Amino acid sequence: MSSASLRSQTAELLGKLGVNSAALEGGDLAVFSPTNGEKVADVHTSNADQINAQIDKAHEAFKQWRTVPAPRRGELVRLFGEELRAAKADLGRLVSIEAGKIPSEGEGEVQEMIDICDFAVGLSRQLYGLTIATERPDHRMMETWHPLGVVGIISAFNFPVAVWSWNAAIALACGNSVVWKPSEKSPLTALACQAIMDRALARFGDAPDNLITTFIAEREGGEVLVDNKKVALVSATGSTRMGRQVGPRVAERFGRTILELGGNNAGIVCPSADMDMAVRAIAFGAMGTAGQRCTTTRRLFVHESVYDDMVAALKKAYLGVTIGDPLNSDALVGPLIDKDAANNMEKALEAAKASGGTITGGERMDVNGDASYYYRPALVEMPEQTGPMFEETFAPILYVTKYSDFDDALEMQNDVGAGLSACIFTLNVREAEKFLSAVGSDCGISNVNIGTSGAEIGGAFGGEKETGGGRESGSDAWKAYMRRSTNTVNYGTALPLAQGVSFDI
Ligand code: UN1
Repeated sequence: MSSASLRSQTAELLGKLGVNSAALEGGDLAVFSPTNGEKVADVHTSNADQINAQIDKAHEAFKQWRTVPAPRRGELVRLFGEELRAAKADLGRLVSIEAGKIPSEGEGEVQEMIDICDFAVGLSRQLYGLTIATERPDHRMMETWHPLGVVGIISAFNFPVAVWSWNAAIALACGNSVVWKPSEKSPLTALACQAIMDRALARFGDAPDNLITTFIAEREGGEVLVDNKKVALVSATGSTRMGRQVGPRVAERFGRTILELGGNNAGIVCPSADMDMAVRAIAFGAMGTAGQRCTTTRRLFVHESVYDDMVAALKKAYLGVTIGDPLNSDALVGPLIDKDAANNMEKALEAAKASGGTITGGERMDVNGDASYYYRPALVEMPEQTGPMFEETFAPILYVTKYSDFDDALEMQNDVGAGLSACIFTLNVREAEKFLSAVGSDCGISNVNIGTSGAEIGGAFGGEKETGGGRESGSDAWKAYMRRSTNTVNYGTALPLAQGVSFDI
């Protein structure tokens, strides 16, 4: 495929998805496809005044939307899910163009959007509060959940559409308005999502204007969102570095955050592991999405009795895996997002070597010339947990270290800043249950006999420690998007005070 054709193909795809071509030309932010380094659009950014005006309008929309009954709000999400089903192939392809994902992962991401819509539609008929026993006669105590306000979403390039949808679908069902700042590396998929949402809004009919909108901006635009008092909740996905800034700034104005930050996810392979299953799970977890998921498996602790077999099987997988352009091959590993990502990968591998690591793979591959960054995933045998193993490098590098004592493996797994996802491969119930127990994995997601990545939307998604502590997606994560009101009603004729206090005037 020639370079020029990718730009026109992208424009055509965006047109089909409903994005006005004027949005793609003449703007101040260049958008590149990591698949071949080609500039595929020049989009328009918003300045601080425009962003603040947009937030004001979103706040007005919130005031109306919160009065719409929740099941009716769910209808908007249902329509959005329908539009997504119709757009799945095209939006998935756009994810491949903009984020470099292989086709099944590009479409898988759209499927994740559809799934969260289904979940949020059901949720719109729930949003349950408790009724609580009260100590006073002829009283009733209960909790009611109310819409919160404007929800600001900051998302990353690596899940350019799904992460927004987890937040947006739930936020809308919960009665909030939404303002989205996508990564400056993936604005095109955001424009497409907005266009798809606009179709759902048109079909819905009477939603307030500016209920759910998007703006494109670099980092400073995100800061405007973070600092605006009308944004009740900032849900931010990205690096721990970003979260360290966003968290305190929002807290300073007593706003709420959901932070979904870095991961440095580990797996433990025990003596009884089903080795074939473990190898497949680790291969997907570590090499899938070219190592650019926050849930990517980055460290592996293998029991000494199965270490040689495991490393041999992994080497075979690493040397055999196909690497290529996701737009015109069926390769399993696509490109890194950009040159910075490539530099980070190379630096980490140098540091690993300096710390005594032995590297298989990790070399740059010439797939589409110099302006794109394809690498063979790297398997790095490390003598102990040291050096770059303590950092999240957003690239396909898997560090492997031997262990002899199970508790040591657990300790090494937990001995990093991040706490997103972890897994264990074992058929031994004691090891499995200990891993899941209070003294086991300290991560928000802990799995047995499946890998660290590829979570379903039904569970709460997020992690502890430097991962930020926020939860998105399923289970009761919706509660973070609403405010809780505790209500006590007296239906009697007396006024008994709690705790037996008397105050007779
Ligand atoms: C992310 O990488 O930011 O569990 C999200 C997974 C996906 C989501 C990843 N469902 O890997």
